[in-house]
Amino acid sequence: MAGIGPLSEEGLVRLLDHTGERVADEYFGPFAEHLTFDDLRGFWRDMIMTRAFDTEATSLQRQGELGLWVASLGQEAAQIGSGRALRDPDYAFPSYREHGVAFTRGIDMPSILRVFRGLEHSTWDPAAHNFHIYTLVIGAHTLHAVGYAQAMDWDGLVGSGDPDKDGAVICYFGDGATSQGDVNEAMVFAAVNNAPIVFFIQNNQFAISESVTRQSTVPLAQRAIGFGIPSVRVDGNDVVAVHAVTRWAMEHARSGAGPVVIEALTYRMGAHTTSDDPTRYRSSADEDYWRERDPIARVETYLRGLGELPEDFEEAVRADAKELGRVTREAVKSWQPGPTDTIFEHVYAEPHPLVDADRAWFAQYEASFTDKEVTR
Ligand SMILES: Cc1ncc(C[n+]2csc(CCOP(=O)(O)OP(=O)(O)O)c2C)c(N)n1
Repeated sequence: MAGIGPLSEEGLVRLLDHTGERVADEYFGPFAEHLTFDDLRGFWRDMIMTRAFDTEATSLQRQGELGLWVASLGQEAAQIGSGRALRDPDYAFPSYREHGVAFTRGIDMPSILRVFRGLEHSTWDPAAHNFHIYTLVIGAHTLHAVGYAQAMDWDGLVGSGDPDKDGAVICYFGDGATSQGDVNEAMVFAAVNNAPIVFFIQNNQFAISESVTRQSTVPLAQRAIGFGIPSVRVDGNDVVAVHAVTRWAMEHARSGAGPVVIEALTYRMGAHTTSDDPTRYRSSADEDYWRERDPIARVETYLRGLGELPEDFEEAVRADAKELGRVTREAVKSWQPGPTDTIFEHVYAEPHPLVDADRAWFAQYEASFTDKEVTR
């Protein structure tokens, strides 16, 4: 972890270390001072629930119930800490593994798996949750996010001083995405237009098999300097620090002071997706090092050490997590394929003759199979 590269600990904000000890930080410490033990137990619960859902989804894929799964394992603190720093008027743009953020935005978790069972492109109404659909095209949503942020500004929803009204956008993407043209274009637009957006980089150290050391020679947060955007590096496995830093950044953006880049240094504890085998490109020593820095374990150690994780609370949370797994499994197994022409429904807001023509062609194509016998 030494040196000045993208994995260095240079400038990393930390408020709870991996042994469960609180760490002081003069600037960001005050942004976590309001947190009560109830809040911290809440973060812990959110992370346990997210992991239970994620683990169930991985099993379901292995049992042939899902086409693919993109795990959030190991990134729970980055997602819960930031998600819980959002206010109702804020709007989040995820990529595809932000299941923890989805949880904080009140998304029905099992329904996410309809996408990964190949049934629907998305299942929630983004406007109802201020949570955009998952985007699998790396970095593409950063441009949509900047556009949305600018529109919030133009609609007078930023910097008015009214906390019920003012909001900002947070946009999540990975270390690999920072090399995409779209992300760099988004940062240029955000900077010159002073857009109310927080770019949240989850540096989980890999873009599939490509190490972040092949994406950058310096910490990713430093890229922001070239765009004229303030940035901060945070220990992404420290839910308290992530929360504090995101709270600061969102307040900055909401007040009309412009964009911020957060780089949360974390570790993808699982495979990139269920189609990937990480043993081919990383060492078990590396995995062991990061297992000791498990984001859930450190909060648990901290709370337990202070006698702030009562047994009955813990039991109730573990029971809730098990129940979420059960509900998820039951839902997935009950789903049957629906009509295939729904893909034409959300292309444009209004009917369009070209979409109608495509739909008609597709119906005819599908019908051409109906009288064929399928033999196995
Ligand atoms: C534009 C584009 N190029 C390539 C891909 C294939 N692809 C899917 S995930 C991925 C790696 C992304 O890595 P990163 O941005 O670090 O995010 P992570 O998956 O680690 O969260 C790639 C290259 C894609 N989906 N979109």
